[in-house]
Amino acid sequence: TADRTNWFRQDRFGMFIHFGAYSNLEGEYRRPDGTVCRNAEWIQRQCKIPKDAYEKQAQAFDPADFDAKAVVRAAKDAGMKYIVITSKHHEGYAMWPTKVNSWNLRDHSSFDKNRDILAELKKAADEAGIKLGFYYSIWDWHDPDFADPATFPKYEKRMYAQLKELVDNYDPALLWFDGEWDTEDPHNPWTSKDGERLESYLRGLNPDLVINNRVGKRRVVDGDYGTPEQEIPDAPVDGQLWESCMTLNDNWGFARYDQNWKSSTSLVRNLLATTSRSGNYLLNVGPDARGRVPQPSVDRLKEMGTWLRTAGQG
Ligand code: JFZ
Repeated sequence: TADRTNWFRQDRFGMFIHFGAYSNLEGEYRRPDGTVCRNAEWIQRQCKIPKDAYEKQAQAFDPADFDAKAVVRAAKDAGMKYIVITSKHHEGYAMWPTKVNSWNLRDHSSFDKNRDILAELKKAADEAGIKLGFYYSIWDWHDPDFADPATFPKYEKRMYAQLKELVDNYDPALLWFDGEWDTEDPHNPWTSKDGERLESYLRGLNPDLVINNRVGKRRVVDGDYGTPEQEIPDAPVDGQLWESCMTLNDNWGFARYDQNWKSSTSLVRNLLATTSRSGNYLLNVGPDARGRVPQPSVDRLKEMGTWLRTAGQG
């Protein structure tokens, strides 16, 4: 129904957070031969990091400085009304204590076993009147059952179980799927039928969930929204919801070498170009290995908020 998406139409401006085991490498992988390979959330794949080496570095991941209240405050100060955080990116690492496997921030890290950053974010967001959503990658590089059509149903079961955990335990307002394409990986067995089945399962859990169209191969059905990436379409389809996601620099995940920050002027321009075409703007931050949002990101969000509060008054 349209009611389900009312808040989404009104809120317009959100914060994307890319945070995962890749964040621990901060964009740089030093190979055994001493050479350095650079990438952010795709570092495992792009730098061909062996599975055991990747798991080993994840064991050291300790985002002790992650401060949900500060993150929510930064979003709120910027004028953002919702937050979408990566609960699981392509690396397959769950950022909550899932019971489905041990490849997660509770069981495979050096992080405080009593903490749960998704629960912390949910609490801080609720207190601030900000909505919380989860990015979830269908594509999974870690689960051995993903890429083989014969074993894929076993993976799918685990994926359903993880999504049920997320919906039951954190009551997200929105789910942002990704990794459904088959161009990057010829073994990606996801079909639009799978997408429709998953979507009706999720609606059974919570009929109010707002879901992006990447769940079903980019087909916009039943009030779902489209997700152009790093671009603002000139002529979006009338009446169809859409949300443009964008980075503040050149990467989604934290990369210590990436200082190519967009100016707050061009960010405000993007926000206005998006909202003037009835789209939403989802602007990304990538916390570092300790869980801190980079200061240049915080500064830009602050400047956007100042502009939004004072525009037209000068
Ligand atoms: C995906 C991820 O692979 C990436 O790491 C990041 O999370 C981003 C938000 O989403 O990347 C995409 C997804 C879709 C397109 C391109 C990259 N696309 O539609 O062209």
